[in-house]
Amino acid sequence: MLDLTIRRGRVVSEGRVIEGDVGVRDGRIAEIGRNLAAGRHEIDAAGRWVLPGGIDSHCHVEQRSGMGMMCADDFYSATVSAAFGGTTTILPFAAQHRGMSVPKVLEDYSRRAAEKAVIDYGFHLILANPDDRTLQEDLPRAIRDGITSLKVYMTYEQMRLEDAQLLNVLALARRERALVMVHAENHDMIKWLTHRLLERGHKAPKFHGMAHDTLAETEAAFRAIAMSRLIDVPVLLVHVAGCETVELIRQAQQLGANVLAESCPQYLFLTAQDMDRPGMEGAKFCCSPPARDGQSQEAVWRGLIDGTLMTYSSDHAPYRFDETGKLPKGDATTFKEMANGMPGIELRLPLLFSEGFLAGRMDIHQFVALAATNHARLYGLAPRKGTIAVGADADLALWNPERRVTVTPDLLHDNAGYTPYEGRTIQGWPEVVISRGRVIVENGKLHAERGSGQYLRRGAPDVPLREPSGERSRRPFGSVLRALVGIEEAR
Ligand code: DUC
Ligand code: ZN
Ligand code: ZN
Repeated sequence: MLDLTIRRGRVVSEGRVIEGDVGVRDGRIAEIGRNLAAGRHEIDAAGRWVLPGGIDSHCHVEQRSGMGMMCADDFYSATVSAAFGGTTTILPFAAQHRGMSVPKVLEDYSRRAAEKAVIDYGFHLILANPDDRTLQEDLPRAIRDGITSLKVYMTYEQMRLEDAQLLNVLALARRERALVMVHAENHDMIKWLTHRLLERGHKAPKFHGMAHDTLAETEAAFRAIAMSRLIDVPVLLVHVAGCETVELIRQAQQLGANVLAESCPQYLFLTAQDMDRPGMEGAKFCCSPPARDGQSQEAVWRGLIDGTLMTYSSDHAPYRFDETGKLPKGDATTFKEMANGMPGIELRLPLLFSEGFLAGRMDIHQFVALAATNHARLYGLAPRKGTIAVGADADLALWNPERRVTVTPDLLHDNAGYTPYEGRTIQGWPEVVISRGRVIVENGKLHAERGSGQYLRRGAPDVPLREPSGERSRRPFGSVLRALVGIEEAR
């Protein structure tokens, strides 16, 4: 007997749409077809899309920022919020700050998440201290233990790596088969602009957008791509915001560069104008890099649709609109002092389902790839996660395309206390959410125990190899360079 049979849905399974049923046994998908046997529990999915549960591969949970501010969500509130938005797996960060040892950082995050998470999770490791011990011992061990991705920063005084350090990390990733995620913004440009803006008394939130000029992103992205090509290792540029950066990535891919990229809801649905709301309201919309203009929004849409950008994550970085986050000095807070980031873990998928799929910008398969499948593949979770296929975990979301929801802060389950998407109407909603066969959200209610999420030990990233387009040939990666990277003896 099946544990759960979901009937008469529009099931999206590995590039096909099947009008039929999904049978679940022991937390996994056991059958996909028509007129499946009875389940102990049955759900009628008529009129609903049955999609893989979302994977959010970029979110900050119970994490201190570089400036030392704790974000507003812990592993309970963040995972509950994710679940209500149709997401069944998250990959937040375990953040090493300078002076911290990687094993301690991992132990600490693992303990906190195990106590609280209601959906499955893994970690990327933020690396701020790539000293010899970290590079030679701690990271190889962490990677072998399933932390197969690292994030590095090119800006933020307390987090950033110098280019030489970044090269060391890329070489390590090449040797150990890890994926390096890069926050690409030119530190000195931001510092220079920030200093001069503040000197002239330009403190308001909107100046955050000017300090983080779009060229700072494009320049650092170019540098990160060049370094990844030198070491012949893939790199993933996170939270891509600007049109010139999207174009740069597309061109690098045509050269055969293994550059991957991600974008997020704030770059599709918000602009720099939002930081210019009255009083301090604009602080709610400050994140790094900041949202740009309509042209960049269109470029990000195009990049997600044509595959230049392969993942769509929330970059959920929730801070309250008070002295604990956005306004440490109340109304006197300058743009430099406020916490960077905004909530988005719950609305990530509803926004894309509404404005991407139902509005006709992308088909349902593109939606599923951006919501789940590509994350699973790139971050070593496939074939267990991110797809509806026999043998995969039964992580599912049943979407009602008719349901219209107007966003208010109290609809949501995170702790930020506000949403940048307040007042928007969203068409389509994930009404039932299932994690490893457990119905965790139904009829607007949570049915998951604190701590019932499982840690995911991840495999090696599965990065599609790109060939240069047209007449171009692949950049050589000869034996001397291989030896310098440490993957082969020099001849
Ligand atoms: N980078 C992130 O990835 N998230 C929030 C803020 C930041 O700078
Ligand atoms: Zn970042
Ligand atoms: Zn982030």
